[in-house]
Amino acid sequence: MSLCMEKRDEFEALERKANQIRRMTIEAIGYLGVGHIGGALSVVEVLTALYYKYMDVSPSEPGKKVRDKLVLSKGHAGPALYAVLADKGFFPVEWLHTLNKCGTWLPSHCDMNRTPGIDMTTGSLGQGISAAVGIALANRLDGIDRKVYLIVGDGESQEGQVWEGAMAAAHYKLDNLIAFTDYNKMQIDGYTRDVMDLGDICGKWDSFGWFTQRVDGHDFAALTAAIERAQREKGRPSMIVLDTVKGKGAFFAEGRLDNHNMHFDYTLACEACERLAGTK
Ligand SMILES: Cc1ncc(C[n+]2csc(CCOP(=O)(O)OP(=O)(O)O)c2C)c(N)n1
Ligand SMILES: [Mg+2]
Repeated sequence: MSLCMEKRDEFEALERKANQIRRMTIEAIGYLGVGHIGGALSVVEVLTALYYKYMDVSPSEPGKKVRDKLVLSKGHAGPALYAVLADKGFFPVEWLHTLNKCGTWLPSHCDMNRTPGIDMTTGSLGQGISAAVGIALANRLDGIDRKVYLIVGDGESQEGQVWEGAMAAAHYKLDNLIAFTDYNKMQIDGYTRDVMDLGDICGKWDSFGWFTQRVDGHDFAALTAAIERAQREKGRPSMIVLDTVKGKGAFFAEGRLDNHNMHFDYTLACEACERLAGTK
């Protein structure tokens, strides 16, 4: 088989996996009846690439010290990460039907003290980058040659703490830190450009001393090429700005300003899953 065909097969396999993760996410939120469907669905491809191609993590050893880690700073996208972790065997798939219910192990926002496979508690926007910088620094001090991945929201990037973390990561030359901005151009209250425009987002990260790339966050060829380029970068942290669509793949939510924390019933969720299943 030629290299080109192998790559194409690999991207198709990742697309099928992303489609499955998307359906599991929609189904879980639909079972509950309300949730952060928009911001969960925009990060499905990056989570799929990380967990099914790059990250050295194992459900049998979730607490292992020497391994890659992910800080999902936009912790409200937890349901997409839970679908990945359930599929990988960190906990039973049935847990997805307990999402955000009383006594659940899967709260709406990520909690490392409750859910196997979650590396950092998040949800208070802006804080994840500080945690990721700390983990990356600690890994360096402990001689752990593994990557720390970080996902921040575009609305979240209006938080001052993000830029304090950005400065620290560049100062300490943290080339073991690879971050993504989920640039879906929307936040709770509207379009990011109207609430507080991020301006030249790539130029900003660049000027903070980060190696910065920008790609289509739903395209595995572009996404994997950018991740592999970031992994090779030496002497500075990496930022990959992902152009994404909020609510991607759910016909009733995609691109809608009201998809942030949306109410929808199980019938609608099942219809969306059937439509998605029909595309793969
Ligand atoms: C410090 C803090 N302020 C406010 C919130 C409430 N909040 C939750 S999600 C959100 C919008 C975030 O927008 P963005 O980062 O663009 O997320 P996405 O579009 O990916 O859902 C806000 C304001 C919060 N979780 N933390
Ligand atoms: Mg956003």
